[in-house]
Amino acid sequence: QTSKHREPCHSLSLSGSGLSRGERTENYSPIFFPQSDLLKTSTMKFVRFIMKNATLANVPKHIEHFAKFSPSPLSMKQFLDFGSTNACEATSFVFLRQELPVRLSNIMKEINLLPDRLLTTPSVQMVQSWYVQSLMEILAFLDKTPDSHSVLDEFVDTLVNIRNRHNEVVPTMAQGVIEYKSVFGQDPVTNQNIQYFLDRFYMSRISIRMLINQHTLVFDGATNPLHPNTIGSIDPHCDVTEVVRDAYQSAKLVCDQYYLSSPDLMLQEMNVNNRKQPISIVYVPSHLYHMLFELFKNAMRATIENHDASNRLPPIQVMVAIGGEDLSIKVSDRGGGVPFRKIENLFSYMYSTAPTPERAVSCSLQAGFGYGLPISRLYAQYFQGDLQLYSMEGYGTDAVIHMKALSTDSVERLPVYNKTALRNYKVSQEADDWCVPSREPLDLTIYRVAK
Ligand code: W6P
Repeated sequence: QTSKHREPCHSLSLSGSGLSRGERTENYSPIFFPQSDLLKTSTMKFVRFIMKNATLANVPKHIEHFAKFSPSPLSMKQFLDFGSTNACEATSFVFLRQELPVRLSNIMKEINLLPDRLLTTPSVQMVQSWYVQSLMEILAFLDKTPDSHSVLDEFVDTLVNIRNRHNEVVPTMAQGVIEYKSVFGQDPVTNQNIQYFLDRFYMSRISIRMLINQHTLVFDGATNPLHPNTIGSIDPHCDVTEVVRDAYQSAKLVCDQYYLSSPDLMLQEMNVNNRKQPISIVYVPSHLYHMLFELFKNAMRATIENHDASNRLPPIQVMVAIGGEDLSIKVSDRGGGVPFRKIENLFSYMYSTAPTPERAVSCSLQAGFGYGLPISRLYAQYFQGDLQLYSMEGYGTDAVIHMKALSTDSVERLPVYNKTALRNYKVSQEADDWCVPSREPLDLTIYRVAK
């Protein structure tokens, strides 16, 4: 792939990703035999097997314990400090072996609050088992010393392993939603509940992967040859228009492939603070790229489907503006727009999961492939920004990404499990407090006064 800003494909290093679930345990008691090396090994295996099951049995207790802590949101500055020259791997290790269990346990409490008919689907069960396994693997470091190089190296390997284990969480949860829909159908209440959970669940996942990426990238000892000035996945001088152009080019490639044409890009920027200076912020370029790629794909598809191939396509116009507080990117298309009533559905996990995988393969530009828009919005919200759509049916759509211009304002936005969250899962099917408009006109004759 040509793009500079895509996240590196972490799934390549699949070696050693297996859980040793079927570990062999010889059944002879070690006490009655001379301790040959072979026997020592099997004894150790046996002890580890017992220990692992003991840990497994204690997982609910650990979750209870760590879920009592609130996650600690990090600022861009703190992320950069962890990656600076005097950064200490041991400090990062000690922070993460506490913080990762806290973030994992907080969201695991919420997984457990899902309605049984969703929680018991094979997909959700699978995802839950990944979380249990990963939590246990991190807990194993609680009694290890930060002073040992081998412990620190082992920790990095464990994190890489965990990251790979969770690669397929999003499509697997989508499968769970499909399984649920095929049995129980879809309704506004379920849609709202799934939306609430998945927004928090995926935000938690984004944040955990951010922590893992920073630690593994900063402490693997090598500088990234493609991006020598990045600190982990953060670019302290992220050139926004460069990412815009990159994401446009990638979307154009996909678009040309399927439609044999694509709208042009018209890019403008406005730097109120300094008109000469290119607009840059402290940001994660791969997150920005992900959002823009998604917006461009949608804008291109709408443009092409609303114009004859014979006529010239109206360009996609992008405005990048920075002020004292915000950096905003507006992507405007003239693709005919979307009725206001349907805008919310574009962000819905339930309404945008199509049960036909063939369509996704044959038409990668098709909206409805899945979770592009809601997850892009989460990326924007993750550092206190947002992603909004303003559409005028009959004309076109403006998609706007708002970000914090100042790194001091860019702080992680994290879900926390507490009473308020708990209340949101205890949904009662109460009546709405707004009237339902009746389809039949009111029959006024019943009010007629007898004269
Ligand atoms: C549309 C629908 C949409 C979603 C996201 C971004 C741009 C657009 N344009 O027509």
